[in-house]
Amino acid sequence: MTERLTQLRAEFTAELAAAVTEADANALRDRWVGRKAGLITAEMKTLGKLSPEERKTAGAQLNELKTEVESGIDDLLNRFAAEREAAQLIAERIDVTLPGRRIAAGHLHPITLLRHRIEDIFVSMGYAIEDDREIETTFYNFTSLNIPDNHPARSPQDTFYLVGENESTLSLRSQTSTMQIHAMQKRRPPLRVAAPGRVFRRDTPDATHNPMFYQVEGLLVDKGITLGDLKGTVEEFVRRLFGPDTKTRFRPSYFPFVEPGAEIDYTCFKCHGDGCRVCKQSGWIEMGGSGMVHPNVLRGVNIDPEIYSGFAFGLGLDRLCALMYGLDDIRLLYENDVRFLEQFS
Ligand code: FA5
Repeated sequence: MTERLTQLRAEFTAELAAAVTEADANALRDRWVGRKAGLITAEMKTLGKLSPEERKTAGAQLNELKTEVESGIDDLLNRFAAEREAAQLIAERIDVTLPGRRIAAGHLHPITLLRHRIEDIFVSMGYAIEDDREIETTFYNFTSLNIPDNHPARSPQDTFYLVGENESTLSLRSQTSTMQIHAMQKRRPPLRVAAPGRVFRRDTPDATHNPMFYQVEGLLVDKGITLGDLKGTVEEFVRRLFGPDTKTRFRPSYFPFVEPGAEIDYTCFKCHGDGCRVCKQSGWIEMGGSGMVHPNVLRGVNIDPEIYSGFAFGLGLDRLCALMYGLDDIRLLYENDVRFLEQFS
């Protein structure tokens, strides 16, 4: 029996060394210790033919071999499982030190960014921000702003008309100054309101004109307001927008809803007045219009011009935005070309 056991042990050791897969190891288990046809199981069955003395020794030896076989197979299976897990860990390894991938997110349009800056300045100066309507009646668009019947701005060549007749004809507003009337109808003086928004004119598109563009209007009405207040406010506004060294100048101009009226220029934010490409060598950039609210406009909203006075100023955002970002053409702002817009993120 001892010889037979030595032979079996050698056979098993060789077969165990040759097993390279989990299937091989499981097949070994069936072949050696399987309940029905296992080699050791078969050997156990032969023990009955031996004398009791021999049976005891041989039984113990066989059991020892069986234990060796089982633990040999278990060790091999454990090794395979550990190798499989190690390979999986390598395959699925995540390098946490790699830089993250940025998720593409949208950003605000350059006109919106500029509008927010301007709104912040108005708010810091005590103005309420209002969002006004883009479709107006002839009354709000022209008549209430003291624009005479024969003024070219009323012509269909200048304004986009929609429907209706006479004072209730609807058209797209051509300037944010329409907000003055709504603001003064809604609130009584003292009042300070600023309104940013889109305006529409039948202008032929070119590098500095679009049929739709943005303006911001500021309006202040109180007792004893003078041209000095308008100048002081505009100077402060411009300094907050372009920096403390920026200077302002007023050129007399005509707008039917103010008296007196003036165009506002400010010293170029690029060259600070020396002359450069941005300001076309003049040192100055046009900002917009301004003036003292016309007594007819105040009377139209039942504010007594003998007691109250006020000023208004308005500026266009598109040309300003183009100058600030170095664009040669304001139409770029509305082409929705992502390659262009991405530079503002
Ligand atoms: C006005 O619109 C007046 N409402 C300004 C005003 C307000 C005067 C309060 C007095 C009191 P003006 O027509 O000049 O003024 O236009 C103001 C600005 O709008 C211009 O300086 C310019 O920046 C811009 N603008 C005018 N037309 C266009 C256009 N077609 N495309 C782009 N921007 C334009």
